Amino acid sequence: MGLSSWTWTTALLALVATSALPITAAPTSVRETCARPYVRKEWRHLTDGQRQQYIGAVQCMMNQPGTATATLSIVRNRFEDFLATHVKQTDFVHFVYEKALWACGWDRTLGQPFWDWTLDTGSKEAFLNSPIFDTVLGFGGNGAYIPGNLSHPELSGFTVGPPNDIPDRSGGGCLIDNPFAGLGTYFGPQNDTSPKDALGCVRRDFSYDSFRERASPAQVEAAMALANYGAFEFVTDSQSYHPAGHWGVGGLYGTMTDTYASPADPVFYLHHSNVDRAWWSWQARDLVGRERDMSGPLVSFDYTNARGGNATLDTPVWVGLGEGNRVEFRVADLMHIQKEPLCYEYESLY
Ligand SMILES: [Cu+2]
Repeated sequence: MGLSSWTWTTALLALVATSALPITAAPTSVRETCARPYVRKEWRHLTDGQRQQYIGAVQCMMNQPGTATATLSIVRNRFEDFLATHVKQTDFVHFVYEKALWACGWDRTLGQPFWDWTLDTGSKEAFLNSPIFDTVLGFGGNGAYIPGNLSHPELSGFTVGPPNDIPDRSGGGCLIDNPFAGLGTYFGPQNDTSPKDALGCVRRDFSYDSFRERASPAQVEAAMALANYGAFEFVTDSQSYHPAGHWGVGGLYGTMTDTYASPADPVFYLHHSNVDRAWWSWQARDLVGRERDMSGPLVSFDYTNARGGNATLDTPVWVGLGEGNRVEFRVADLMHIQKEPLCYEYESLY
């Protein structure tokens, strides 16, 4: 998450890849009409067949050659093209995750499914038994337990994402369950993209309390009540549900906690789809004003602007709308999900 979360909610999941680098070309004009928005649904509201189709599409991407490999040798497949985009944030890849899913058989009327965390904050059992982590119609569950804490980790070369200790962590090992058992990657930790002798693995370290404290219905409702985007972005990106999804699945050792390499876990995309849904839910409560309410640091969590400036409606965003093509927009063009060039909707909102 090298750029603040609005770029990621707009980026990997609103079908764009972004960069904070300056762009000199004029922004592309945006059509207002959106004839047929595709629908993003909660994972458990998909049919069994649709869930199988989505998992099959992700596996298909993992079996297709990556187009970023020529630039970054550790990229092994199409799925990792998007990981490369996230890690490197340069302009060599501009991919469209939903389009890549569609190219791998995913239903073209459906968008990236989301994970409504609030459905899984009722109890630890509910979390562990969430359809998200199902071993047939989900993404599999926790990794095996590895002891240690932030100051005394027993696993070297892990991701070091959380600023604080995660006392309720319960896993840390590689993915055990199907359909992604043993999923590997050369990416990480963090922004390490150097070639390695041994393949690493995607890890999970479930931390239910950390998840519930930040993503409960009360937390989400409190965020919905915030008055302006600056407050909303700060609270949700750095305090409440955005870290909840990352730390709840990633804990101390897990991939989802890794600031850069987290998209190596397929759950990342369902989490960030819901981050985007929550933003749209907030916008929709006062759309006239909030379609134009943008602020916050260009660099993730850089609230003192030590590393960069703030985003505005004029901040340029690079949008990949097809292999090898690059279209440039401004943030202002991407504020309304049911206007071109985005044109999608959620089956329900907060
Ligand atoms: Cu994130």
